[in-house]
Amino acid sequence: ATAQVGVVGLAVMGRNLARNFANHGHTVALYNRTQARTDDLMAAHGSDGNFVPATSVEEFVASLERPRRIILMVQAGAGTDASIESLLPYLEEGDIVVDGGNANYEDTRVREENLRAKGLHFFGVGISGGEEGALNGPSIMPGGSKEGYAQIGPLLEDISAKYEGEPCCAYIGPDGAGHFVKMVHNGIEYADMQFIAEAYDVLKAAGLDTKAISDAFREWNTGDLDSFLIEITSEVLDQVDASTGKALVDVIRDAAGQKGTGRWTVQNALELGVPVNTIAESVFARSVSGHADLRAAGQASLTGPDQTFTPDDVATLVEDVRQALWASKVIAYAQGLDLIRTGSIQYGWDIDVAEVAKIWRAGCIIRARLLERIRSEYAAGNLPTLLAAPSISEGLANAQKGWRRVVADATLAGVPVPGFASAVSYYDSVRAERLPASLIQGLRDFFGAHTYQRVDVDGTFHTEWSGDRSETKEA
Ligand code: NBP
Repeated sequence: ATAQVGVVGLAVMGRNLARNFANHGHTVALYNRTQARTDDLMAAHGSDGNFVPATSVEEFVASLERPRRIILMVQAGAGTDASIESLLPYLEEGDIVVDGGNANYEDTRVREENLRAKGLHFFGVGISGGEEGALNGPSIMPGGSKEGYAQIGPLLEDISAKYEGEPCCAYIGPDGAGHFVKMVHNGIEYADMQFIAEAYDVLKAAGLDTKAISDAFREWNTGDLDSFLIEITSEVLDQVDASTGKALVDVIRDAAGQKGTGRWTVQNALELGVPVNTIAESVFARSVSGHADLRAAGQASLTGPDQTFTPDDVATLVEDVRQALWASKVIAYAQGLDLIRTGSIQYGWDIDVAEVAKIWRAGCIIRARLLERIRSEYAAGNLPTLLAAPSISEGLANAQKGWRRVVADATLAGVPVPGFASAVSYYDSVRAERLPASLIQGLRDFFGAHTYQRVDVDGTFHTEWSGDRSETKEA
């Protein structure tokens, strides 16, 4: 046994993670169901570091030092279960199995329980950063036993991205906590991308060409909006299509795909009763974009306003859109972190939100300058919501004028801004002294005797709507 870590599944992610371990001086055992992938990796990179390729699961397991540390990078779901089953006959007490795929955290909870019963440590680990991150340093969100983390944590921290020297990998919590946090990360990622798309659309509707829009993003990336997604937006916008000579973005079909983590985030938020309105709008915006029949019917039968988007001053509009982007982004983070906080309480995970923000500062897709501010605000004290942090509420107060103008002007001109608009509504809802929910309670009591509470007297009340309309206090 010579290898310190083993990787099962050598498609893009597993291959690059294995290379990352090797680049950090670790001896890496390799196994893939289809032998050709192992051979390809050895042929292309076998001499870059110490690899121990295996042709069978048995050989793979035998090549690992104990306790064995095995990272699964296979297709989430059936691939993970099949890989675990194939390993089980050869594993021994104390061995550690890490699922680095995009598993649903509920599945991770079940797998962790099953493997724990067999004396094994199972880790559900969120890994973000795509192929490039897997090779050069991803953000890593591990969930599992603290005891197991002592064995696997240092290795993961070693290959993770670094933010000013600090690893973007930290123990998140037991069983499904890591995959839960990765799921919410992806939900926030959906929102981030929706805002970017809306910013582009508003500027385009106002008459800016693709070059000017790309320049705006490049400029924004030097300030508060500094982030990976804003940075690559300029690169995507600058890409010219070789066959037509047009901007590539103008020839890409406008139907956004999704793999499921955004949907899981929203489903989970609905179950836990956490309002993630803006993240949900971002998931639905992708659904609308891909709904060809609905859009064809809408295009054929619905008229827009007479008004077009004609800003008085382009520089002011660009600044307003920047404010809308920043403020909306803050709202999406607030919603996502609220979901993490609630999930943590629900499942008894004890997740430290400051640590989550800390490991998102580099390596992952949503890495952004804002995360350092979020980290320091949460580190300073337990917040009921990110929006309560002084530097955040002040930033939103300053941004709101431009933010509201963008939503209002876009709406008047018939440009859809579901993300920006939902974010403003969330902001106004949570700061409102009174919401019209009182009327909803009245209606519910009217048709279903669902009762209501009063602002002035304790207790539960019902009005005799179909009788003399007197009020009774429930016993
Ligand atoms: P894929 O998700 O495309 O999975 C391909 C790998 O799974 C191959 O090694 C394949 O083996 C193996 N596999 C399958 Br499919 N079914 C299997 C089974 N029943 N038993 C054993 N192995 C099986 O690879 P990927 O894109 O590298 O992603 C790996 C994981 O990382 C996924 O969970 C993904 O969601 C997650 N992830 C991906 C990214 C990304 O940017 N791509 C980012 C973050 C996380 P074979 O070669 O024999 O077919």
